[in-house]
Amino acid sequence: MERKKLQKIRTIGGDIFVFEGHRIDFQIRRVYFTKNVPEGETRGHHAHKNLEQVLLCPHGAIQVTLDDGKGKPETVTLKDPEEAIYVGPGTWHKMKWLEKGSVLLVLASKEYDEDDYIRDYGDFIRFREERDKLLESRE
Ligand code: T46
Repeated sequence: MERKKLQKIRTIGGDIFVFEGHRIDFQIRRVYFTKNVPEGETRGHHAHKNLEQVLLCPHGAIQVTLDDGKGKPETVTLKDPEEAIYVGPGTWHKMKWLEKGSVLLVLASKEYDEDDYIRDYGDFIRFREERDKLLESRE
């Protein structure tokens, strides 16, 4: 799992958290956030074919599970606003809201495109197998 750290600037009267574009290999083309999600709800359950994203939780606690299809999913709880994770293409991901009021903030490499989503786990496994074969043949 590729973790990223935000810069925390303490000021009188509040903290500022900073994530600058040079820290990632993609250009940020869309920013969105998800809130008003009930505690215990799990979202995601999909992968992207090409999209790259960085996930942050500026408020609350959200458990994120990343699955590369090889049988060893990794889980992290984002609860510190300084923490972020990179979610690359071909990664099945789920986000579970552990606390009411939690906010998921996402920095994404492309505009929204439903054709980029893989929403069926069987299709995801087939996508990974084909992608891995292609990458091996190029080595
Ligand atoms: C992701 C995780 C981390 C749009 O029309 N535009 C948008 O920019 C987004 C993000 C969503 N939508 C529509 C598409 C669906 O009809 O909003 C609806 C809900 O989307 P979805 O079920 O994909 O939401 P999540 O919370 O499961 O996933 C979201 C992002 O969609 C997804 O790309 O990686 O957060």
